[in-house]
Amino acid sequence: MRVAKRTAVLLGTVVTVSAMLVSCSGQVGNTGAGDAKKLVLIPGAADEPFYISMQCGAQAEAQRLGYDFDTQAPTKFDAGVQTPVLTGVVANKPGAILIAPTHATAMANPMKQAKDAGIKIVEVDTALDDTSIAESSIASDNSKGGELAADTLAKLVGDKGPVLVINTKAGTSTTDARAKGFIDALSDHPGMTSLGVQYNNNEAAQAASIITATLAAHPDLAGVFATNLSSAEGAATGLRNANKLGQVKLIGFDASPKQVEDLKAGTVQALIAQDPAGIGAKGVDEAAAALEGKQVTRTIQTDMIAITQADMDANERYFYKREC
Ligand code: T6T
Repeated sequence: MRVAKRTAVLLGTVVTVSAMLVSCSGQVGNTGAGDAKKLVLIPGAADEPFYISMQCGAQAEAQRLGYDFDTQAPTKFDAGVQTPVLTGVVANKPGAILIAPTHATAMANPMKQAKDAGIKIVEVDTALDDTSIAESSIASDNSKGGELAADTLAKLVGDKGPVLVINTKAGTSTTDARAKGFIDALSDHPGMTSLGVQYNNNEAAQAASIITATLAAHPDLAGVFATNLSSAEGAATGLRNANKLGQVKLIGFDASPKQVEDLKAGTVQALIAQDPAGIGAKGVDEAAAALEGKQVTRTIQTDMIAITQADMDANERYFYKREC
């Protein structure tokens, strides 16, 4: 059985090392042309609690280790918007860039150019399909998170009925893995039928419209898995507008302040919170290790936890922040 009987499940403790990249030359300092004491974080989007929490963790760790730290965020989760931000950061030649690539393939060229300029690249949260560019990648076990969502939803809907996945943007490594993990896990729940995956383009309003349209076509909709913050916030709004609160069970990834309010109000039945601050802090550790010629861990997995209304007070520390 993949899921514990309790609804709150802490998934593994930290770190799965799938490969080690060792650069123990004994030399300290940047091998590239950049400022070895400067780190820049490029998150997926500005003003978003997941990335703000990541920034808080990264900046505290950079300060602890004595690195200069800056954040340059695209206004939108979009490779076309993130690329010029990255290009601008590369022109200033920091020692390392921590980046959440907004597309698994479209960001490969600009990130390769950054690497070719001698800058160490660390992926935080999302990742490229091409694993040759980053020194290290730090993220939740997103596929397992999708499985956890399926098993948690199965309990809520009594293991039967039509269920829908609302994903954000195709090509987002993390949420694609969550959707796939969820759909694959449905094979263990034959009474639940999949209505497939629909995309909200990281816009909450689109997720709300998807709910409205799905309810019109499938009034017996039993449950929804929303793969990230925008899809979960929008799905909750859609269910509220349709007066289906509590009747259609909703599980959302992430734990923004609005998602936490939705959980409290009973609009959402469970949240799967990640550890964005931990992802940011570990990203800084790996960037520093790469710059200092120390051993770098190629893949690191961070914790997730499923939180329900019953245990939300005990799990406040997992809620995302609007400011550090
Ligand atoms: O779910 C997070 C992140 O893990 C994902 O890669 C993109 O969406 C979020 O930032 C939430 O909006």
